[in-house]
Amino acid sequence: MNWNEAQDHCAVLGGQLATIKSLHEQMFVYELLNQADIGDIRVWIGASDIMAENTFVWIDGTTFSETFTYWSPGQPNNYNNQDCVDLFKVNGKWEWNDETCTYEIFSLCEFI
Ligand SMILES: [Ca+2]
Ligand SMILES: [Ca+2]
Repeated sequence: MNWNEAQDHCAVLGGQLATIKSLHEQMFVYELLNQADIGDIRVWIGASDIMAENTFVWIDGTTFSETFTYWSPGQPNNYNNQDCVDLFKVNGKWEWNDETCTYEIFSLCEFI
C-alpha cells in the first residue's frame, strides 16, 4: 500500500503509523521486524516532508529537528521528489529512507 493508504490502514485498525523518537524505540522496531522475518521488504512509518521540502515531520506534528533520527547514510536524498519515510534493511539494521509516497510497501502501525 502507498503511504496515504498505510495511514488509513492503521487508523482503521485503531492505531497510527509508527513514530520512532528514541534509540530505544528504534531498537524495539528492529527486534520486531527481525522477528517478523519479512525479508527485505520496506515498511512505512509515520513521517514525511510533504508540507515543506526537507522539513520532516511526524504525523503527530513533531519535527525531526526535535527528535532522534536514524537515517541511512546518504538519506534523505529526495530522489525524484521522495517525501515519505520508510524503513529498509541495510547491514542487518532497519534504517530510515525518504521514499516515493506512492510506492507500494507494508505499513508499520503502532497502538498506544
Ligand atoms: Ca522530500
Ligand atoms: Ca531516499
